Amino acid sequence: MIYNVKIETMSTISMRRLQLKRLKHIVNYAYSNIPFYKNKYDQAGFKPSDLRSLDDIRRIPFVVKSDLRDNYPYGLLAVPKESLVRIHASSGTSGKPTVVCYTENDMKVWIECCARVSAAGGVTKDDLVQISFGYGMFTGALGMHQGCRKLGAAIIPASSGNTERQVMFLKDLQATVLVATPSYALYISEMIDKLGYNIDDFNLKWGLFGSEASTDAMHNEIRKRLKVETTDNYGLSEIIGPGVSGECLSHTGLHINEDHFYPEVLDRESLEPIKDGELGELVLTTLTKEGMPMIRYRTKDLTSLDHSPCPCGRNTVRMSRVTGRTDDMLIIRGVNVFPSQIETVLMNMKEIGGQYEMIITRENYLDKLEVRVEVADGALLSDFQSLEKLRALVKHNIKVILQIDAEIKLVEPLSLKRFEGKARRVTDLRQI
Ligand code: DLL
Repeated sequence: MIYNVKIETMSTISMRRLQLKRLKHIVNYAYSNIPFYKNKYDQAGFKPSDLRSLDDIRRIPFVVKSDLRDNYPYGLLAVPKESLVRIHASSGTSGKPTVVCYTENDMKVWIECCARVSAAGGVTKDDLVQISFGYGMFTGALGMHQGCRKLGAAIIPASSGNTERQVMFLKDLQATVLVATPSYALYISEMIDKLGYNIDDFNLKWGLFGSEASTDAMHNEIRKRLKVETTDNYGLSEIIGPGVSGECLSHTGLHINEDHFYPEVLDRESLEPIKDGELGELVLTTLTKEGMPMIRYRTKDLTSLDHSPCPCGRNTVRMSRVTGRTDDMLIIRGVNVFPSQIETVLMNMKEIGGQYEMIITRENYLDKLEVRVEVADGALLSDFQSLEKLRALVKHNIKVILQIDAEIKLVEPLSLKRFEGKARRVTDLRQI
């Protein structure tokens, strides 16, 4: 179902007109209400009146994550604190969290965008949605909760953790939708097996997964194990949370809610625009955000755009699945390695389970990559010959894709760390 037919099927020309009108407004608004933007633009010699076409967006300086930290917590507000109705935060790996603020109108936009994404993933008023994201400062749980409520669906606010209980609710309450990170969905499916349940006793129809990178192979694995149709949805706190974009059931990419979030995909090095289909860094501009507008925010997420028509009838531009970030690219012995490449190799091997860890060390100035993977069948571990054969095959398959020799450690099923939120699979122990 298309939630907002007027907007989501709008002709490209009308959409561009709407975007330009909104872009001019938001740039003026930020310049007049937020000293950070005024100083930045004055220094760069950019005037809001320079904006005549959407292409002129290129003249505007970027905003980066450290700008939010440097202005923690309220330095980027365009409104008095009294106008805020919600505050969320995302925890980073270092320092202060990134705090994001919403006005009443921002909440309306957010709920609408999450409703669009949820509808695109199959949710209707008849569904019972189990939300297995952590409730709290994280935007994922409350964002998707409100979006699905807007559609009239019922919610099980299970939050994350206590996976046995998650499974019990999914089964006993007969939830029809699971909202989670893809890695947690996989863990839930393992728990279903471990507890000896039969997936046919569950009633799941749709899996709405997001908040971390996933591959087609991972979606296929979850589809098979949970017997659900899965979609990917993307967002980030700085922009709004979930609701920036979501995959529809035609699986042709993630439709961006471009009436609210103007996307650019730029070459990673030159930061110049690239063609549809080419992979680059996603830069987003909030076109309607009142509380904390973000203009040309560098997400560091890698994706490509697709303006071709989609069979679902939506006419909004699509982005490809985000399989990595510019900052999770590892350079191992000079080779660029994304964890998603390893994931694709492993997920396509039926003898291997869904979880893996990558450990990178440096010995005698040489990088070493160790990949720990679980065998699907524990019995294999007592069969030395088959184990060696499998190890050699994993090593070979990784070499074919990455051109590097990895050391493979095969471990028991369910022995690697599981994550209830975003998975962290890489440990880089190199001291550079
Ligand atoms: O993860 C918002 C969200 C919640 C999106 C629930 C979808 C569902 P943050 O915690 O600020 O916000 O993390 C944002 O997570 O820049 C990406 O690197 C990554 N990310 C989010 N969704 C996806 C996805 C939420 N579908 C950061 N695929 C982003 C790949 C994703 N990466």
